[in-house]
Amino acid sequence: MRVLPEVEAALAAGKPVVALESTIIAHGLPRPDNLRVAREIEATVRSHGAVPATIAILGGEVRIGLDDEALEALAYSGEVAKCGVRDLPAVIARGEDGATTVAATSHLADRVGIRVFATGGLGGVHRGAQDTFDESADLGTLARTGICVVCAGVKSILDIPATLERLETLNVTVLGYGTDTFPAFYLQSSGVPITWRVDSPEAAAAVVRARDEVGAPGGVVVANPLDEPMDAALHDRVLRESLQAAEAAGVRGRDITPFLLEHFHSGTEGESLRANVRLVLRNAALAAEIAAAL
Ligand code: PSU
Ligand code: MN
Repeated sequence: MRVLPEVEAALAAGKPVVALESTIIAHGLPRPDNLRVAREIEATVRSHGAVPATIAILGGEVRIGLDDEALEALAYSGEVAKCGVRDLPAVIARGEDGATTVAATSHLADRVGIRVFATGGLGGVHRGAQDTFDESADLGTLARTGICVVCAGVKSILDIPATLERLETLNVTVLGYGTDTFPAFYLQSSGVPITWRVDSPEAAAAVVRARDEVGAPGGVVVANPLDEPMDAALHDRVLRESLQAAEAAGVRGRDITPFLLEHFHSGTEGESLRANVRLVLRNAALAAEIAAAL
């Protein structure tokens, strides 16, 4: 593992650090916006008082914190494998490049002592999972990783009620940030109620500290709704089309999430992309504030 000196110094001094994932850069956002957005996310973490640590695998080496050259390689290479936790050993042994999912980012951040992580949306239970068993490894990883993940909930490409049921079973603490319902990424609310609400970074940090004190095994998800959601009619139409296109193309397994994301972005002519960027930046800002409060 190579930890960027700035990140190492911040961790040693107990200063706030925020982990950032790389799948969103390599597979979640289209080029060339992805590099610009990756830089903006890092700048937002900084302007809110924390040190950013984007996590990826480059040439078989785990990198905690990327310099600009590494960020560019990741954004433009096109040869970057999507890495969950189980893919890390193979990609590292082969000396290849890998973009880390929420699961792999959480796992690696936890290993170096980073407590807070900002992303767009979590993976979850896919529609039809009762037949396919397709549930993101993000959920199982959060069940045993004591990290605080700030996200905008999960996309409606997934089965949201089932995802929340699984998070309950897996002992993952879910907090609504200024909301009593779970957000649905592009939409402010999925309509599914959540039990616990916090209204400030300090309140979220207090939950994370209490989690440590009781020795709860899982992570803390802070679900931060988007303030300017997408047009609901456009959202519903493109959602229907994306799901149909995935079915027609016979997309399976780990390709499903990137396929649906790509289809969503092209189908809304950039509106979903704008919403996506906006919510990631909001999550980066909140994560930095929570890290500072911790
Ligand atoms: N959901 C999004 N944007 C993303 C992802 C999910 O709205 O970029 C990415 C994240 O990296 C997440 C991964 O961890 O997809 C989940 O993929 P899978 O469903 O194959 O576990
Ligand atoms: Mn899957």
